[in-house]
Amino acid sequence: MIDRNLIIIPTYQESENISDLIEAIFRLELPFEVLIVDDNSSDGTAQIVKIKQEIYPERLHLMQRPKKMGLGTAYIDGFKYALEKDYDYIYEMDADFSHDPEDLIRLYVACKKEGYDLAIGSRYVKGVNVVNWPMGRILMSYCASIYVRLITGIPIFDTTAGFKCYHKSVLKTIDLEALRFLGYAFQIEMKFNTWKCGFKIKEVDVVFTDRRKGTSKMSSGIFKEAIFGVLEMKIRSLFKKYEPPYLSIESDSLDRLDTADDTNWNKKTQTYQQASE
Ligand SMILES: Nc1nc2c(ncn2[C@@H]2O[C@H](COP(=O)(O)OP(=O)(O)O)[C@@H](O)[C@H]2O)c(=O)[nH]1
Ligand SMILES: [Mg+2]
Repeated sequence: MIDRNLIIIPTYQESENISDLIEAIFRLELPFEVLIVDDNSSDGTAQIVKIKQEIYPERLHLMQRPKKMGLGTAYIDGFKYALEKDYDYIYEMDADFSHDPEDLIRLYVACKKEGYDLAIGSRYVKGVNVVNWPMGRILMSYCASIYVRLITGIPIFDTTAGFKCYHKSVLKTIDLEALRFLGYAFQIEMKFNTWKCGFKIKEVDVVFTDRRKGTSKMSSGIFKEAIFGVLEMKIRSLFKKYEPPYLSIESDSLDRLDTADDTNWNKKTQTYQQASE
């Protein structure tokens, strides 16, 4: 059986990017499905998605929320949708082409073939792989990553990265209702919980390119939330018990390491594996 892969893409005012991104994902050789979580963008993002749905009724899904409610809650709603429909691998991705669609395959390979539970598209594995961000923003992001590692002890270089692939067992284990943050802090909190629960994590080296179209929605408030949120999260974690991955989920993990009839994908993904080595 071929795995079911769902890419969750939160959107707010992404009409200039969304159509091209959907096409780029559907051109890949893995049969990815896409869920757009749109927060009532006034620029017609959801309308564009609806038109695309006529072409891809089986593969393209749309969740419309009444107003801008933040990246964190958009992903949580998306995760719940993915678990309800029992997708095997669930991805986080931005709508603005900062994350290269081709790298989705590399994230898949890390989880499916190498057996990791979470693969992170990481900018800081080998130096700094960021294109076109102003130096101030690179420094801020890089220093934030060092700060998070120092406070939490988490063995991840790019702690704020938002390009990821989770095996469903991770999302089943983490208490989604207990997540508290909205922006970068949400990304840190997800990685922290995944690590604390004992899941296997891999950072896949990717290049992050600043958006060419549309504008960034990240604000200094969201950045501050991350700085203070990390301290709060660390203190809370001292009083919290983390669930180890469920036994039933362990067997899911074993299944995925040698699924009988996906030889084709084996061949295709091997090429990517070699390319990334
Ligand atoms: N649904 C939803 N999407 C959002 C919200 N804020 C940002 N996004 C989306 O989250 C992704 C990352 O945001 P972006 O502005 O590119 O942040 P940056 O790359 O850190 O500058 C993009 O796809 C945005 O459209 C929000 O409040 N709701
Ligand atoms: Mg962006």
